[in-house]
Amino acid sequence: MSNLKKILKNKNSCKSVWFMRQAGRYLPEFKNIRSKNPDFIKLCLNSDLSSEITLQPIKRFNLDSAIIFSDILMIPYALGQKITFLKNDGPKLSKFKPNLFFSNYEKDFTKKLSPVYDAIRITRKKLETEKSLIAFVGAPWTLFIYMYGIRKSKNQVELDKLKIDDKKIEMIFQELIKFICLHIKNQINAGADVVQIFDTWAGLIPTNKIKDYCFKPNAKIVEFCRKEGIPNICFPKGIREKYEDFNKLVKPDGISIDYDIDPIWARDKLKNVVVQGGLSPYFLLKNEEEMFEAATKYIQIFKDIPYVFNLGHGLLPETDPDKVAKLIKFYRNF
Ligand code: 1CP
Repeated sequence: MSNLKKILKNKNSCKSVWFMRQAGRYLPEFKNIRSKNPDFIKLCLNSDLSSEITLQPIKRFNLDSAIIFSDILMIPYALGQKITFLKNDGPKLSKFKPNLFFSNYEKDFTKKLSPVYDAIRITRKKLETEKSLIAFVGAPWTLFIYMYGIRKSKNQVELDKLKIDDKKIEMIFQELIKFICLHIKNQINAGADVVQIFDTWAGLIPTNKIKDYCFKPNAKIVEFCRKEGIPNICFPKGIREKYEDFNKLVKPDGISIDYDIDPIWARDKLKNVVVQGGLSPYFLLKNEEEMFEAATKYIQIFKDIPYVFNLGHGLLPETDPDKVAKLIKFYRNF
């Protein structure tokens, strides 16, 4: 059994480290492949290259877990939306068409994403058994934001622009949950052994909707994972003190905290769960002393409870890979 799976299943406190967005944008070996593959979705559907990119940070840093190189937007893609990645402007999706969205079949979805599952099969064969291969999905709200194109800026959504009622949103979420769970199951069947559920934009949900848009949909996915025996980690980024209610209601195996969360508060309030992450990725842009000092804080605070060393969000594109290596070494020698 992989190290990360053991921690999540047995809630034991052995050491484990991986970083969100560890494969990709900041690594020269990724940039080299990316420069020859201008279509990002096509790159995600190239099983050999996806597997190679997944293993790049493992080769370089000997991390405990690999996360499959793919994207949360592969689900809207497989459900019929066209996706383009504009330079410096993030992803753009073609207009959401309810008729098209509600007429998808599970068989076609699995077939369309089969290169992702093949990439997992290839990677699992090459990865040492004690290393975890992490599958991932976006949570319904975060996918919905991209599918409807309602994010105005980094910190704002135009909910009023939606002009659909709660009943319709619930139907869309239900349909999404069906395919999210299928995508999880397919990735696990192909050889992944843990799943992380990214709710990157949970912090943009109005407080009166947090239960319907965040807690309940995540709970349904975690419930599915529990029934299937799939170790899971949730990342409801940006919900601040609502992390406590999230943990109580959703009951994931692991919970990834963002950099707004006070680690002492997290240690005291988040019970019966493995805590992961927290350290701001911006510390990797500072000098070593500051980076080590910040890392020490997290390692010390969580030293007596099961904790997975990771960041409070993904590695930034401008990160120096040597800093990443130094941080991992620092953690291992601690
Ligand atoms: O232009 C490029 O080179 C593409 C950049 C890129 C990469 C390397 C994108 C576009 N996606 C990815 C890979 C990716 N995405 C991975 C695998 C790599 C790894 O983590 O090791 C993962 C786990 C994701 C997940 C993802 N995609 C999330 C959730 C995690 C998070 O960081 O919050 C989100 C929100 C996305 C959407 C997305 N895809 C790509 C971009 C630039 C974005 C975010 C755009 C935005 O800010 O809205």
